[in-house]
Amino acid sequence: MLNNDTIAAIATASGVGGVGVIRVSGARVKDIAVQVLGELPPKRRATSKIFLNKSGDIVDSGLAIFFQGPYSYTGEDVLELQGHGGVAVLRMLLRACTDAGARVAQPGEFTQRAYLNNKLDLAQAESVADLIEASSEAAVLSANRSLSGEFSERVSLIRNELIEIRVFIEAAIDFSDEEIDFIETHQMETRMKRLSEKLVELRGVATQGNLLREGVKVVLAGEPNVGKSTLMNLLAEEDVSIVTEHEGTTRDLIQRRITIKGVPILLTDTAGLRLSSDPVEKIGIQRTISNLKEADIILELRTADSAANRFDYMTDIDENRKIAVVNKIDLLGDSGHSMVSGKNRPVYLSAKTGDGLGELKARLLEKAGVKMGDEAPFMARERHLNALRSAESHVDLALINIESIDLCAEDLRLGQNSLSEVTGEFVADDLLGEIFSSFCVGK
Ligand SMILES: Nc1nc2c(ncn2[C@@H]2O[C@H](COP(=O)(O)OP(=O)(O)O)[C@@H](O)[C@H]2O)c(=O)[nH]1
Ligand SMILES: [Mg+2]
Repeated sequence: MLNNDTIAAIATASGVGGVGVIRVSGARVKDIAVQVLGELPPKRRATSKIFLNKSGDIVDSGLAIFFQGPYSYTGEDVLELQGHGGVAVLRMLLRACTDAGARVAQPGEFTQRAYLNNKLDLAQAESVADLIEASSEAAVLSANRSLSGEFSERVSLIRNELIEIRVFIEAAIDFSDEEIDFIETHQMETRMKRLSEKLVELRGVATQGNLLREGVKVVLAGEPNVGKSTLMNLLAEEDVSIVTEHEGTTRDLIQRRITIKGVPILLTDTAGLRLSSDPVEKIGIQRTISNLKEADIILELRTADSAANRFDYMTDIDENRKIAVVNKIDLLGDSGHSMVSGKNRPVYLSAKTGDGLGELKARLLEKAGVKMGDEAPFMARERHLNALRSAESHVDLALINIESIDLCAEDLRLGQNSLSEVTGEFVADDLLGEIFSSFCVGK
């Protein structure tokens, strides 16, 4: 087991900073403290110390804090050294710790130990990484809701309910020669239905959190001069793309991260799509086309005065990913832009005046699946959504099979396993490896 050795890592971001932190965890922490600090500092108290290397040179001075296991992040003895945030000094300090008996930690290994020592469940451990990587305030808030255990708690409540139903059904199998009470079967059916509804509801909230985690890739596409770059600048609230009246101005992909109502969006401005003989522009157009394939949502721009796109470049792209945008309505005066209605109606806009921008943002969020419900979302990963979906389908099958009690019991057992995957009571080792290896080192 990994847990026998003592790990150390630079916990602060690499580069220059006011403070740099080294974290050490494991059975040899006390010895390492004696070697690097001269003595073990008192528990949980920031103590000013000089940090020494193997040869007795002063590497740095700063604060040392000792957390005795199990009252630490990892559940093991932990030492934190807060020194100066320089690249060389931190590297030397890390070396002093490894010379004293630690080895360099793998990515996410501190959090993995916290999970293995039951300090956090798996969903909470994942939200540590999600909090660090959160790219909007809404994402931070939802990652914290998951980290505090609210999401896990909801999953556990549903799982406990499922276990109660299982106990009844399994008991019915064991006493199969006795007549099963019709009323109780009916009650179980009602409870399973309610369970299924709760799972759908929880998945809805988790899906919103997943959007905050993943963000939405939005690409601006259309013929040259329809106003893509102008719209990019309007949405980004700064001049990121060059705007001219000349066709073929934008050649490379230009990207900006923006947020709309807290939802992170990666916005890409592209070269206008047309048949071009200019070699540089041609490459730009190729990049545009491959970028369109990866987009979650494509804003397909045309202008109010051009009837339709002349260049047929998006035929193989799913209509559900497109929003038609008609730009430059300021040139039209009052006429002409409220003729089309319905769900797939174009958004009428002036990227110059900002008219119609609110409508465009609302349509973007709607297309991305953002539903501003009463409940703030939990940060959730695709893995969690799949597990919830799988639990849902097992419970639904159990309902269908309620008359064939063995099948019903098996469906419920599988449903319980799916729920246990979320919080990590039931999870394969290679999945754990995959999850923690995507963390940063020192976390
Ligand atoms: N009147 C008007 N002109 C616009 C509007 N949006 C863009 N333009 C102009 O159209 C030209 C091309 O704009 P640009 O953003 O570079 O188009 P792109 O080639 O699609 O990126 C520029 O001269 C812009 O000032 C709009 O909403 N109304
Ligand atoms: Mg442009």
